[in-house]
Amino acid sequence: MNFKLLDFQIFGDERGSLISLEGNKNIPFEIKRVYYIYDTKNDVVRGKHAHKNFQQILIAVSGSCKILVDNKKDKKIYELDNPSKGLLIKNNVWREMFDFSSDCVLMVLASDNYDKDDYIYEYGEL
Ligand code: T46
Repeated sequence: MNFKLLDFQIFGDERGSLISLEGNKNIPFEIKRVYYIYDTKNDVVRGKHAHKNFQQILIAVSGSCKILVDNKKDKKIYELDNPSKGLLIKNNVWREMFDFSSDCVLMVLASDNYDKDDYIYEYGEL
């Protein structure tokens, strides 16, 4: 399957909670890039593309949002509403992000540096 929900271990104690993300350990690739999406208007749909090669993990470190993933065989909507959940999306998966809460910070760990040529913007080209 080229998309999958991951559950990260929470190191919690009386002070609160901590989650550690390490490339090639609980993140199944070397992390080359991190970006985050925030201040998103509630009626906005982001994404609407797939990637030829990139792998990414999406984590709502604050707030919540929904992610539609579609590899033409399986199609699913995930709600990311907890920093201990990460959605792994591999290549050739259409993704749309929507229903952002006003406090949502969606952090993305990517397997490669930014490259606009890695994007597939036509669903028919998947
Ligand atoms: C993805 C989803 C989950 C950069 O210059 N460097 C970067 O690393 C990124 C990610 C974007 N940009 C520029 C390109 C655009 O001018 O930032 C602008 C917004 O990017 P985009 O419209 O691609 O944003 P989303 O939210 O539609 O998609 C992003 C990622 O691009 C994409 O890889 O899988 O988040």
